[in-house]
Amino acid sequence: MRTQVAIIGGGPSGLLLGQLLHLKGIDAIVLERKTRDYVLGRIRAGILEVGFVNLMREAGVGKRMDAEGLIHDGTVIAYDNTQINIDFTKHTGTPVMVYGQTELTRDLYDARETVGAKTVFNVEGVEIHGADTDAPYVTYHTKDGEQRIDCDYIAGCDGFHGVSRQTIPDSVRRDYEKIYPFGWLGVMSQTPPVHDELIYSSSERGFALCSMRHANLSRYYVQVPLEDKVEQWSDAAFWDELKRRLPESTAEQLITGDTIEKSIAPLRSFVTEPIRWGRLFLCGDAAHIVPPTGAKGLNTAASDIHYLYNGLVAAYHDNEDEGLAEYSGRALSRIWKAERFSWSMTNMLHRFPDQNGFDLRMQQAELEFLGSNDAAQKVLAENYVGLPY
Ligand code: FAS
Ligand code: PHB
Repeated sequence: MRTQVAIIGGGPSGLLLGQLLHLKGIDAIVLERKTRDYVLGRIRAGILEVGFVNLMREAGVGKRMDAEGLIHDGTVIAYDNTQINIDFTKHTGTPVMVYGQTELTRDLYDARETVGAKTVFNVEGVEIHGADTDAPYVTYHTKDGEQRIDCDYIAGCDGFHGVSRQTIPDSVRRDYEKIYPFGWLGVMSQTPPVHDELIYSSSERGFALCSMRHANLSRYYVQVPLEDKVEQWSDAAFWDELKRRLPESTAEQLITGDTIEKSIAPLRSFVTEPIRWGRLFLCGDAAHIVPPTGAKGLNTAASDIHYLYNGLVAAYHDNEDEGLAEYSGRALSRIWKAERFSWSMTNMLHRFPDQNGFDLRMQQAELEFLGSNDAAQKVLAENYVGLPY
């Protein structure tokens, strides 16, 4: 087989890139290790920056998002019984969109099937060859045997545990990593959200987040020790702990119910540099990971795709390679700002096992300063809604 761009990974990064390229007449094949249903079964992000929303519309897959997504003009940062309302629209003029990653990935798969673009599921043993030559190719096998795809470029959209990042030699690549000493226990429940905006809550018992997907589907998280197992958390224990971490007035209004999903995700900050090697370009979680405290994971994948997509279009349509040459530098500059914001929100809102009295006072002072200073709230708002591409 031959294609112009081989895309490894059928998550949101790979699918969004494939759809954008298709609309520009650039052929791409998506290789996905799992099945479509497996990919759609993963519960992940929920908040879209305006840049992501615009890319979905540019890709022609924004219809259901615009119809069903919730526009949020702000969020709440809570601590003790204090609630700080961060007004996105006042400080930045732009809101965010609440629309689950599962749904946008479904929309992207539906669009890809509609246009008849090729996706190969259940691929195994993907290997990238000749990425540092002018004739790269990808091999993999399926039940039909060994396959080969010759291509012009390879987009590594295969997530943190994929093969693409490992293809860049250790002598070329440098990793930066911070592992947090806790995880997030997340649940989904078919109950009305406790508040019409998200609540990020810092408490002496640890962090909690109240989010949602729509008027009768809520998403909640509590910080848990790394050694916790999801089996040890009953629904009742989860709801009790969540209430203890929220302002009293909020906890009183919480509507609980049976959870329909429950999982624990570890938290890490991670970046690899460079994110281009020859004709291989890393995008999304293949290149970087953030703690979800700033809702930046999926949204930083979108800006990677924006840079790569525009670089590929310029290369194919105008025979101009500046965009591809600058991809790694441009994307990493925004990636590191998203890493900083996610790291700072995580430090401000979580309890760390090794914190001493001084550390706790620093957190208290930061939250009180945020609550009292318009400029501090503007900085948080600008980072949360998404820095410019
Ligand atoms: P993905 O990991 O989504 O997709 C990669 C795809 O590549 C997968 O479908 C995988 O099956 C496939 N693949 C892997 N190896 C392959 C191989 N060798 N060959 C072929 N295919 C291969 N972000 C937020 O903003 N907010 C959140 O609340 C949030 N919660 C998260 C919770 C969890 C448990 C995780 C893991 C991530 C969370 N994220 C969150 C981040 C998440 O949304 C990612 O940023 C987003 O999935 C990135 O999308 P992709 O880059 O497409 O990577
Ligand atoms: C979610 O709704 O899953 C969500 C929202 C905001 C975050 C993290 C997760 O910062």
